[in-house]
Amino acid sequence: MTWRAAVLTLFPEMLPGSLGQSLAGKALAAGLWSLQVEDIRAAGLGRHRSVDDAPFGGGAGMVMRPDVVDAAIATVADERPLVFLTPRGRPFRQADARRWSTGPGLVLLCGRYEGIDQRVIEARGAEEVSIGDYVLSGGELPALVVLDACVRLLPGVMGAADSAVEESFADGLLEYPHYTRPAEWQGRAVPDVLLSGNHAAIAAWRRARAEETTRARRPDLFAQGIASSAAAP
Ligand code: JD8
Repeated sequence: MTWRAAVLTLFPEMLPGSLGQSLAGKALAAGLWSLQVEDIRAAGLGRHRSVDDAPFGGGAGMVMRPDVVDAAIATVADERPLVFLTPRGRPFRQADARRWSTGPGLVLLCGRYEGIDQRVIEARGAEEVSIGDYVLSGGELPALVVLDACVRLLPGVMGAADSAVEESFADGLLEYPHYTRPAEWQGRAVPDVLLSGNHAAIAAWRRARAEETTRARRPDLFAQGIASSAAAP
């Protein structure tokens, strides 16, 4: 069964973008997943296919009309979750990618301008999700991010080695650092333990580096993971 993605956008040429390359692109070509891109402007009004209007209450910019967006959603809506990418959304997490990748697929709604009239988001029961705390110009790059995270989890898209990496994210730590040949480069040596052949020592070193880096860079993750799995009174 093919995992089915649909993307609703005013910039259909932004898709498949990077998802047409590498393993996701090969999986798309192989039919492991499918991508339907719908131009919201096709549902636009009048001779100019108008999709937006001024915000009630005043303020800068334009807002996408609920009637137009609803008609665009109607062209693809089915049992799949409808996800609206917006800086107002709850944070997108690996757990979402895991859950969505095991379902029938996704319908991703991308806004532009100042955003989309909230009534159609509510009426359609869309889930509002954000990929992070920075300001982008629209929902297309976030849609590519969400799709990349989901598609790489589909059976047959990545090798078996990668599913172990996904497991390791589940333990809530950042990754340990990676090294390859040459063993010395510009006067910099690879850590000795990695050349030792002592697999237990290597595993312990990697675990220690992962914990150290997580504590320093992501105290929020560290508190959720190690702190809560450590022995507590
Ligand atoms: C959708 C329009 C542009 C610019 C108001 C909302 C997600 N993590 C994220 N950052 N930015 C977005 C995002 C931005 C969007 C739209 C997603 C539609 N914009 C901004 C100025 C002020 N709008 C996002 N997910």
